[in-house]
Amino acid sequence: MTDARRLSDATLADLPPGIERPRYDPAATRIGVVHLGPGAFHRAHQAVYLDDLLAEAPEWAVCAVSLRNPDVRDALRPQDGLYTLSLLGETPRLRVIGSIREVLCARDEQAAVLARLAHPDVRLVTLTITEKGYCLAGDGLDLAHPDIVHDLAAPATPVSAIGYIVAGLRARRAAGLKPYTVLSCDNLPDNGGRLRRATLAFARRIDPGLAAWIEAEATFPRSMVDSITPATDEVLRERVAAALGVEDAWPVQREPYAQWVVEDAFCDGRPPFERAGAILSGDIAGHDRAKLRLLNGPHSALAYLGALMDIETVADAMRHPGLATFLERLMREDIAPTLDAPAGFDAQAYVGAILERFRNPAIRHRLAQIAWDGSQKIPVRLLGTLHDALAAGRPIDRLCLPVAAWMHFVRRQARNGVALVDPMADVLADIGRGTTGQAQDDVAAFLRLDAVFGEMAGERRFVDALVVAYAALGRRVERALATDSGRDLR
Ligand code: CS2
Repeated sequence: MTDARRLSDATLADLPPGIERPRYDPAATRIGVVHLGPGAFHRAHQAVYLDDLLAEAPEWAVCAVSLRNPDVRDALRPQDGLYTLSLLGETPRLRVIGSIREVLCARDEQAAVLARLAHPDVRLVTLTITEKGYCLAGDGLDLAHPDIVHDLAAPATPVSAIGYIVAGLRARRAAGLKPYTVLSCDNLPDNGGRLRRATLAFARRIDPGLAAWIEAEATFPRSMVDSITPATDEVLRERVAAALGVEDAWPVQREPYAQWVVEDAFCDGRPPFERAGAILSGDIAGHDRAKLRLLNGPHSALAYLGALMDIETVADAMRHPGLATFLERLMREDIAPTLDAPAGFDAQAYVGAILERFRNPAIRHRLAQIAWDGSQKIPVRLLGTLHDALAAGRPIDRLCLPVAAWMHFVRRQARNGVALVDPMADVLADIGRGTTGQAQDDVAAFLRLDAVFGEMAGERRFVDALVVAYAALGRRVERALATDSGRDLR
């Protein structure tokens, strides 16, 4: 691939007319945002909102920072940060996004990342580092996490996201600058609150004065992000190269639908996000929880139940009558009633819209992608609902099935020698290999994972229902779905 045949500032003007492109001169923008974790989701979501704004607010271009993996930098730097977004609607659209103007890999370019975080033009740090990137244990910072141990011992040369955020804030304070706003865009309940608490816990250990300054001056808004973003595949790369006439090393794709609800709490100004369609709100009022429980929870349910049925994609799963019916009942009858819904929020209409999105035949969203990191996702996506259903004395049989399916999924992968993509992969593989198929014992082995189950492991009604669900799935998945938990199979 020679650079002349590559998407870049220089080849932008020569793209065929049907390809949408920035309505501003990318080179005339200024970097005002540092984004940690520029995976496909960021590039298909927040970077697109900013791309919509740069014509009128050119001071909010992005410096995209991967903490460890150089792949995004290596793909996008030769392209001046440009890449293509494919919108998977009835009429597919291709759009070149120009909001990322600098791409760094912190592992190799630490000084440049720290300098960027301390730059006076930078007023916002955003994150999509996935659940595990926060190094949390329960609700607080995991002080035993190796990256946190490292960063507390060497705060000037961090490796973790929290370490970088604090190092940047420390440099700004020393330079007499204001702090930046730190905006989590990950699927965690109260994402901003969790990040704030973790950041303060870290800062207090290295410099109490700094911690007090962060507490008083910096803000960590909560946000809810939503857009289904299947991983990039060869089909996409080839389609984009054919349409553009130049190579794009890393295009991304997503459904046309996108939503971003952001708590309007920015300590030093913000991009005019609302003009790009984001909802800015005084309090994001339960939107994050509704999305996490009603979209991500069911996604994970499909991933593990579908895996046991050898189904490949979300749309395929939705074509399976037993699974689709089960999922809809789970959402409408079990999850929706536990939500403390925001005012004016119609949970049943929201469910209908999500089911429609899951059925979108234009999207090949692999269940295997969603199945990643189950140990991180299960607690925030499913166990919160289970906890609330238990407290309200509501039925939990159906809700236990996806959790039991995850256990079977881990067992199957471990016994087949297939590596799990999960920060707890080693422990999970040990448990999976040790399982015998005897429901009581197998479930007990998983429940000992305190980081996943916490006090739920001591809830008798939950444990009993989980054992029933696990046993039923071990016999026949479809039968278990039809009877909610297979209770009648006992
Ligand atoms: C999915 C999410 O991969 C997953 O775990 O549940 O990425 C989901 O597609 C997005 O949160 C949708 O906004």
